Amino acid sequence: MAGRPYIVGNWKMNGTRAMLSEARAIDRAAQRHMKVEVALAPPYTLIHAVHREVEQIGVGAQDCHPGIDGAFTGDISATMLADAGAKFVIVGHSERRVGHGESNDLVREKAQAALDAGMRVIMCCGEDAPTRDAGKAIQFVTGQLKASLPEMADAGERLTVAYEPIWAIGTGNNATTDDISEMHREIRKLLVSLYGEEQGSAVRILYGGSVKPDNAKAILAADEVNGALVGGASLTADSFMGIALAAG
Ligand code: G2H
Repeated sequence: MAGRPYIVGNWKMNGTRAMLSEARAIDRAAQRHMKVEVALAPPYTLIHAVHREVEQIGVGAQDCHPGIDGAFTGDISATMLADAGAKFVIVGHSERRVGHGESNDLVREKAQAALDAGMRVIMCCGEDAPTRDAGKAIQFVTGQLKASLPEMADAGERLTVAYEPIWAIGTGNNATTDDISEMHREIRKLLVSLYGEEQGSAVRILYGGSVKPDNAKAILAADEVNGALVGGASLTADSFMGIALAAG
């Protein structure tokens, strides 16, 4: 079984130290709502500060470089992120795959680097609108995942998958709960085939793409949805915890 619902805030390129008060408020609320696991992925510049400010919630990063160290100006390694207090890394977000041309191979190397540094991985996947319109969403997403996921013996503990249809991200458009569940069931089948029944069943599968307090309850109640990856609505404690409260 996939365990407690998991609600993860992805602050993307938002947030200065003034946002630390929101992180503290999220942490206080999460302490009162232990039925749900809450985590935040602030920008690199805030990881250490958020890590120092919070007691309950997990803190993670939005990306990492696949290497350990070296002449890579502007990049950040998984080891550095773990040293700053990160416990997980989001890899393969469409804003990296599309916006930065990241291939499945690169995403897999990044995931492996995060695992090697002792962190957990949130692996994103999702199709664009033309792919869904052509009836190829499931084929595309399962293919993308197969090529992006690293081999691991403890996937149930260390891997989370986030299904984020690109056409739903930041647009206010949501997939229907039937479409979400259909995709999550296919992802579950794939996880079980890759990692075995016990480990594959324990991986949490999140939905992401314009999740808000007012649509969260229906999405989170859908079959095989084990939580949400939340962008815009994670920027204030009120809206983010509104989503977490809808989870359980
Ligand atoms: C999808 C999601 C979080 P938003 O990218 O990763 O963002 O909730 O703003 O659509």
